[in-house]
Amino acid sequence: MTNQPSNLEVQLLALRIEGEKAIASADSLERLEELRVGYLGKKGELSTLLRSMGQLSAEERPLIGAIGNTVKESLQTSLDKQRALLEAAQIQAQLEAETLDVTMPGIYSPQGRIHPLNGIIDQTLDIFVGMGYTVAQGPEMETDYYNFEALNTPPDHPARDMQDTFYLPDGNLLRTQTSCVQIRYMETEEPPIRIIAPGRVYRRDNVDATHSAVFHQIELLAIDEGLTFTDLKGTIKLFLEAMFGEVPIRFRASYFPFTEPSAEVDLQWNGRWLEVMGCGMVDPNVLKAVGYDPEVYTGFAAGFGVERFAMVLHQMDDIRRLYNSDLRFLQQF
Ligand code: 2U9
Repeated sequence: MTNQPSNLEVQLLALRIEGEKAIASADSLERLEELRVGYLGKKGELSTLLRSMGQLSAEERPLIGAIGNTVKESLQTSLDKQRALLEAAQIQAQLEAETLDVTMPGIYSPQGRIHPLNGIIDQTLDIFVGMGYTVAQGPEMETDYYNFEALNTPPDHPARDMQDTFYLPDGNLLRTQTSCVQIRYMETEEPPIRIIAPGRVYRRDNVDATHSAVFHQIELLAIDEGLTFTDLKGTIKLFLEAMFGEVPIRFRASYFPFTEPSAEVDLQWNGRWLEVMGCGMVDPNVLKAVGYDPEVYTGFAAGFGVERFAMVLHQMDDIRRLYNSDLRFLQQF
């Protein structure tokens, strides 16, 4: 045995130098994987070299084996280092390619607003739902019975006139008030009742600054044992204060076919009395029409025009602004 390095030892060291050089210049992860398989794989160059160890003497074998391990470890270390470098470069390249320019102008989408009429309706429903009322709705096309007869409106009442109501060819009509909703509700439910009915109503009016053939009403109805005019006044006062603030209000005797006694409600607004609602105790004839015993039950009802509230609260002088969808106007609310 000589001190000359064996042929195998030289080959192993050469493999290490060549391999480290190749690994350091690998420019992609795919190329790196090729090199790993080529050098360290089962059929790779290192395995091939070590396979010829069988021909070595017993003294040489552990020595070459140790050198083989060192070569393997150092190639593996080089591979790991280069993989980390390539992966970091890949992430960096991706970050640069996907950079967002936050100074680019965005896509403009205009913000919607609540229409003033819906605003009044929402506010009103909130107030009454807070007092335990349920929201009720019904059809806009009605029969003469629900719109007039059940509401104690006599056949010769002016509201029934062809001049005031939209009659349909089949004898039905477009409801002139939301009260029909309450009649339908009472027909299917039993007292105690607390309902609030918002909706569109129709009148044969010529359109001008304060009239529209289609407008919105909200009516409320409470039926129970022992309800009095005091309950009505308290409810209206609470509602109007929630809507308009602490303003003076007054009740004036009036007439509606479906309530007795009836009253109109005024509030003091900019130094003047302004009529804003109608109300009254439900007429016994209306209770009888839905099969309630007026000796057991009493009730109160009230109604107002949503457009009128919107015009007062928003200082509007023309009802038509609420319908012609002019965004320059509607964006103010
Ligand atoms: C039933 C019984 C009674 C509802 C009422 C009014 C008074 C009233 C108008 C104000 C202006 C409507 O928008 S407006 O034109 N309403 O004055 N409404 S009492 O009374 C009812 C409702 C249903 C079963």
